[in-house]
Amino acid sequence: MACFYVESTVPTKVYTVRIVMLGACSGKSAIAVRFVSDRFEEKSFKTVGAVYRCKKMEIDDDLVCFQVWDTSGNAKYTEISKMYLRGAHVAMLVYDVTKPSTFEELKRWVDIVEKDDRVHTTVLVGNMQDLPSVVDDEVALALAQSHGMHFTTVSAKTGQNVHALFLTIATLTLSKMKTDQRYLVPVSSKFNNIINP
Ligand SMILES: Nc1nc2c(ncn2[C@@H]2O[C@H](COP(=O)(O)OP(=O)(O)O)[C@@H](O)[C@H]2O)c(=O)[nH]1
Ligand SMILES: [Mg+2]
Repeated sequence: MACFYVESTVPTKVYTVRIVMLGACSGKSAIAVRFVSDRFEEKSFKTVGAVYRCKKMEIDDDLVCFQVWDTSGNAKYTEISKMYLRGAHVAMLVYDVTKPSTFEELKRWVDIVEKDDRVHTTVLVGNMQDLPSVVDDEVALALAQSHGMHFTTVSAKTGQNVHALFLTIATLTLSKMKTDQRYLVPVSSKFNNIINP
């Protein structure tokens, strides 16, 4: 199990935020890589099943462990993606702003996510905002508002809004988690400043 050492100030609480990324080919992996490693590669590889990525961030006095499940957009993996959805706190529905078909495809996921009441935060994300948008932002915003989702557009390529997106996710989920002790990851009492995520 991975451990890490927190230098002098130990955050008071450790929260794990499990995010599942869903949607057709829209730059999901690129967003995850941008967030975790702050880089972008033009050449991408098809995601098979799902890929797990993790990043820790100190937000105020808390340590937030983002666990990001980047799923395959391929329809043949839909059942696998649904399994990851079951364990997630946050569903991130990603479409490509240059491809209306990827936006239409997301409506299927909106229905699936809505039926799963364990996911308490859903974010709608239009990626590739560095390119001319074909999907109208107003239409996307209307969809988000009618289903209680947060909406934003990002660019994994330039990095625009990606960090802010994850900060918003943390803000939206932590307020709920702070009132529910089940979400807390215990900090070892024996090794005060070593945290096992
Ligand atoms: N211009 C541009 N291209 C992107 C962006 N994000 C991803 N791509 C490209 O879109 C393609 C698919 O990206 P990928 O992350 O594999 O999509 P996924 O199937 O949803 O995981 C790749 O060629 C990426 O380089 C972006 O923000 N802007
Ligand atoms: Mg992928």
